[in-house]
Amino acid sequence: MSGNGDARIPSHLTRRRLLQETAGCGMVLLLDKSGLAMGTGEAGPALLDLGGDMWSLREQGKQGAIPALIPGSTYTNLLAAGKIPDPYYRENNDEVQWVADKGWIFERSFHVSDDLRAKEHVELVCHGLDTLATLWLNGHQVGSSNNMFRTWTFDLGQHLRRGSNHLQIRFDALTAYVEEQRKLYQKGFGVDLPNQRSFVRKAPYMWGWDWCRPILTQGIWKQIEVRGYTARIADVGVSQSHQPDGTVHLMIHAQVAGRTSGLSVVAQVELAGDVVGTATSSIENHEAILQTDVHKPQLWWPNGMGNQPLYVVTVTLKDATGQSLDTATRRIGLRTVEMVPPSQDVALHLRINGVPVFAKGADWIPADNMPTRVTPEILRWYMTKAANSNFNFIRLWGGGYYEEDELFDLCDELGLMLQFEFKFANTSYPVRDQAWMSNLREEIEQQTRRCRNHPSIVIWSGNNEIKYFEGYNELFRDFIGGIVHRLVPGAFYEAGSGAHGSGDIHSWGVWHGNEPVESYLKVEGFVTEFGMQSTPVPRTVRSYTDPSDRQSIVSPVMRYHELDGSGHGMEIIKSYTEENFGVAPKSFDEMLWLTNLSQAWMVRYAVEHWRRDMPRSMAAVIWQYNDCWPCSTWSMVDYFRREKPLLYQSRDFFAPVMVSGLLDAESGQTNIFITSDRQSDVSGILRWSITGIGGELLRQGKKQINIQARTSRQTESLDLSDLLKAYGAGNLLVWLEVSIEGCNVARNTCFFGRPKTLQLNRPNLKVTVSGGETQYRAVIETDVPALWVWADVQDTEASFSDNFFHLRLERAAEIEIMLDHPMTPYDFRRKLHVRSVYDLAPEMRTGRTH
Ligand code: BMA
Repeated sequence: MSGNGDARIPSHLTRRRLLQETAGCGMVLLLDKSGLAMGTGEAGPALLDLGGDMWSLREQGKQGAIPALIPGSTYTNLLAAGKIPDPYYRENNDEVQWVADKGWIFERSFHVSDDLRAKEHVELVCHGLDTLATLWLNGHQVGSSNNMFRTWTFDLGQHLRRGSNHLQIRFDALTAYVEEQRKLYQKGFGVDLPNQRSFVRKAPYMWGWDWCRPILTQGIWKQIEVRGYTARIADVGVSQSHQPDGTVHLMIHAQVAGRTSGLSVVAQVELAGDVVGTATSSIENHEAILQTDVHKPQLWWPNGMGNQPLYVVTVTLKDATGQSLDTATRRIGLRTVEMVPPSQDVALHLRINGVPVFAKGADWIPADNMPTRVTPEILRWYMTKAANSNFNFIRLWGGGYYEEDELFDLCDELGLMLQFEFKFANTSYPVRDQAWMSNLREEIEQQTRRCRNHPSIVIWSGNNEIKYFEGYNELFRDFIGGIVHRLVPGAFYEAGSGAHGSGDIHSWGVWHGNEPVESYLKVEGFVTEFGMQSTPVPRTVRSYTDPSDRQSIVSPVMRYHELDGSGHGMEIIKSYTEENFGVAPKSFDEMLWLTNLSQAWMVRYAVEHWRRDMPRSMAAVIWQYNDCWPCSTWSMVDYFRREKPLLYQSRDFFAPVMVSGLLDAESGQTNIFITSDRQSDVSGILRWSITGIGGELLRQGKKQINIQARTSRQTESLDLSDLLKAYGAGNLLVWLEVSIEGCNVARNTCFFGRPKTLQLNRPNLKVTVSGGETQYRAVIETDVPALWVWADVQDTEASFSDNFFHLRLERAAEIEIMLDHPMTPYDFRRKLHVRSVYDLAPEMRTGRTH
């Protein structure tokens, strides 16, 4: 083969490799992104991947081109060429807005093999064009696009030639197009839709949101290829119905494109290489329906409730001689999903395989303002971290873009249930415009077909927080709902989240309503949004500020990187932090850390309430999991994947067994609760001890308890009124632990009132270090109770097996520390800082030493 790159070796191997390794099947499958076989037989599809660095980029009407890498966008390539400053640094975002006001041209040349050119169908397949584009091959227009979320396929037949071909893709700026559409709609239907986002199918957050500034990318943001075939498998959908006897009946719908006469389809279902079902079918109207049963099915369970066995369904297109022309593979998990409406004392809730489950997790937003920079490794990091932090639920928020296949594969493997939200958020849409609606039909169909086989998707949701507008029900209930019900029979679909007619709750009294943390106790139900802001950790703040910006957390640049709609989010962060932890420290860095502790304490307060409240509350989904640029927001982990205290604490408050306390500072009444999401009853021991702030043991007790599966119970009630009178609220700590078969499974430290009430002694933290190179262990001991103890390695990327925990006397904490580069023990000891809240919060210090 001549020309750039061998047509048989496409560059997108990650998902294939993932499917092979995780599916455990020995044979090597030749797959592409949408599961099509490549060149398995002369008649089979052939692909030429046009991705890579053979592209150039220039402004429309200008000559000077720069090299371009695809998938990529105007911003990623102008940045790489040093044509624009880093939009994430200081206030540079303003400096780069001009890019979005221009039209741009991506172009390259390529050769196609005679084999490919000889195919009956030769197409250009663009898996993602962002957004308004026209496509030219050898000077002929072959198509145009106006939807970032669709796969666009253009026939190349008549314009493709032997030798070198020239492909040019011209992207137009949005503004003029949007204005024209708005005027046309107003004229045609008398409805004015002032929001730019209403008319263009592009990720809403790209226009900026209350946690990011606008970056209106243009570009080829997903894979692009030339595809040739005579017949190919275009789509595979697998629906499952669980029989009373436990058998699972599978219905496999295979769509075949191209010439189908004389062809047939064979399906095989495997689990870890063992074939558990097969079927064969002829093809009617380009569709083959194959049926098979799985006896003794191994069910898929959410994280913490069981395993995630994944069955591999391989569909093969065969010609009359039995030669296979094409193969497609899908992984499925066998499970049933129900969304049970609220009743007397039970909130709206999910049931998986007939078992109620409390949804614990967070809302996912795009991981970068420039989506092509998000790699499968980055997605794997986030999803693995979520599972290891005891999440079982992630909501894919409606204002981003439809995520990559890799994310869904990861959630299938990790047992992370997903709320799949179509990309509509906080505005109304031109439902009367038939062209807009038919464009949308393609988008919704394609995305639903692409994602429907993933067991992790348990809720399909139409939009984020859209209020009723004329046409709302047509669009979200009937149109989108109709497509979901047709393509995913039996799936749970709701018109929106926190929106008109939806059953879930977005609880924003705290933060947007400036309500105190205690107001969470009044909220019950299926909570899919709530949260508190903090700054990122100091190392991240240093990445977007210079020293002059770090005089105060309300400096102009610190404000520039915080975008709450109130316009004074930094002040709100400060006031909540001072409300909880007392007067702000003078040091800039210490205040950054303190805002993080305040965020963690408040969100923990809320989650503990909703888990204690089970089944009157059946979900606690934190707004937001991640960030898309370095900034102060509600996130649990920042843009550089540096974990905030909130993410470390989530491991405790989302743990299968949680112990928590409700302490009344008036009466001294202390009620202890144990909440279990475990699937079976288990016997355990609750240990509680009351110490003075100096660590002196004042009272303790332990109790054998039967921890019932999936329940939350008050298991102990203590009257500490006498200790309260004798020592005062600020000098008492309640330490709680639950152990099962001798292993601690839950811990908590409670106190009366807000953290700022506490009158802490200065802890002398003794740190013993061992290890070397990139792996170290730190053993931390204290002489008085030390709260929110954390380790940090100066100017170094490091991960910690635990952090931001409460340390009591005679209880050393051991943490494993992984560095991103080798360090001598001497340097490590010098750079390791171990501190506690005592070092941050002046009002909590008594200055007493033990
Ligand atoms: C909700 C979300 C987001 C927003 C968040 C914080 O509205 O749906 O739109 O970022 O609150 O304000």
